[in-house]
Amino acid sequence: MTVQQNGGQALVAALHAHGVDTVFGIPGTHNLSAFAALPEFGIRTVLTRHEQGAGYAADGYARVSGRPGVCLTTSGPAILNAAAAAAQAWSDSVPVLFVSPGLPTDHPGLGNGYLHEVRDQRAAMGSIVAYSHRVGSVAEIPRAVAAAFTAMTGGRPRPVHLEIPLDLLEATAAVEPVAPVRVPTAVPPPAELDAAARLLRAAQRPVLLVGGGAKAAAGPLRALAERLGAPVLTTANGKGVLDEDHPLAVGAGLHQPSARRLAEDADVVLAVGTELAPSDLWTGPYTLTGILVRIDIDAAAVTTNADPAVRLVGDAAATLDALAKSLDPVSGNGCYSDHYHSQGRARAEVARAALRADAAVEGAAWREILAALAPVVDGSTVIAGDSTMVCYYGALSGLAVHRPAGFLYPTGGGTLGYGLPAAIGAKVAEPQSRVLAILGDGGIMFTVAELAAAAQLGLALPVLVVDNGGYGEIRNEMIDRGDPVTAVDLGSVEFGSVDFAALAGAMGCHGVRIDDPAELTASVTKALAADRPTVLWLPTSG
Ligand SMILES: Cc1ncc(C[n+]2csc(CCOP(=O)(O)OP(=O)(O)O)c2C)c(N)n1
Ligand SMILES: [Mg+2]
Repeated sequence: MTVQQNGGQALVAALHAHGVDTVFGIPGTHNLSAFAALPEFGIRTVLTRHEQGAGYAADGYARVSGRPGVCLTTSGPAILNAAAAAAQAWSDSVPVLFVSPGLPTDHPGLGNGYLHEVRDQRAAMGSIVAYSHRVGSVAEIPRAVAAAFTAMTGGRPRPVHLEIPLDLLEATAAVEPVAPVRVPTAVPPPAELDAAARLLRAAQRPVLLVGGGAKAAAGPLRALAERLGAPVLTTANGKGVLDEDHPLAVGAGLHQPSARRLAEDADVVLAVGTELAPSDLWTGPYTLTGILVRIDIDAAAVTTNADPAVRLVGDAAATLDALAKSLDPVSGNGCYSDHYHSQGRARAEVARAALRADAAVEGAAWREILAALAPVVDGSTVIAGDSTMVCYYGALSGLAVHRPAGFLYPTGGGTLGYGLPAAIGAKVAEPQSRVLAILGDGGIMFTVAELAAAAQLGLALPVLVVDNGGYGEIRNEMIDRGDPVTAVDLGSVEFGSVDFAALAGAMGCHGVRIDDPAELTASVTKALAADRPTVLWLPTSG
């Protein structure tokens, strides 16, 4: 049914039609008609204090809700402020729709000094997301939104940028809505499933490697792991897809020497929804002695970093289900499965002990912190981490989580400033769940303004700041290289550092200084029930 709408209404109506109920963003002169339409369609705005924060919050929202996040900014500097978040979402395959106005349709390409003018905004964004599209008319908006959602949800999730010329956001035209396109669930052909099933059936020492692409496949993944009796290792983004308390869960962190040994000794490795990327493996590719089978939704990525013997291109959940069915007819009386089950559990137990030992060595400096946090991590808990040592040397392998998307971490982009806004997005997506942000004293300052956003929302969000007086990772690298140590100190508690507890208070949050990590169990528990965010400032020595 054709309706008369301005561009802002057409945009918001199309978002609404695709199930969007929340957008993260900041209004500006150029996107007012879009903001005006949001309440008309009952869409909630989460107002951040910087567009980078809006982008990371939309990313956290998307990871936890399993639905695309939406980041609505104004033009030029505003959308460019969100660019780091767009790049981060791309590198971790997170579906986030970035929407901004563009310069008007009659704007001279050579430039004329227009407000927020950027030489080629679409090209700037297009080089970091799946694609950036500039609509040519109001009537095109519903189709452009439908196409963006199809791209974000129909295959490998990636961010998309939509640019709507600012005069079209204001102009009224006849608009024909476009209903969401349902993309069929991709399953590999039977012959390939049979080939994989044959290998897995014969496997004596199978191992599953699980990445973020398996986040929506927790049930089938667990069922297949149990059916095979296969120990399960995960990447950072796959952490928690199998409850880390499950007997077959070895843990997270493919870089750990014990993880590498387990995978390299396996006779069949089934990798599900992971790129096996350098940012997962850290110290170079695995040298597998066994046979590799991969499941990936992205046909172009199923050979990335390692070309498997069997390439299963399909949706992780549907493919795991189909694989289980291909295995079942032969398992017959179930003895086969029981045999492997007990053997697999024993292998997983040994591997888990080895991974925990690795994690204890790597995370020694944060041992007390992680021990104090462990009791507050329940089945709902989401840890939103930043690119700080306590997260990647500590929590990644040393703090168990129990749910998919239980660990939000900027794996591919490695960007500082992700953790706090991602935690806000997660808490907005699941207000009843426990969400805990963990940041360094360096990283928090990149998006510290979002404490005010979280306070305004009244989020019961503990924000742990592990303060080692600077850019610890970089300081260590400089020392290791024998370089002069420079530009890494952010002040000490005695001199020049930020009083994060006082800062929290000034931003409408609670703020507490933690002198003994053991206090964290009680402080985090209290913060999870508070009327606003609580910054837990933990000065440390290293
Ligand atoms: C946006 C961005 N800028 C710079 C870097 C480089 N970098 C990586 S780790 C790091 C130090 C982070 O300090 P902090 O958050 O305090 O964590 P710590 O290393 O002390 O644990 C820096 C500057 C980065 N990863 N991302
Ligand atoms: Mg630091």
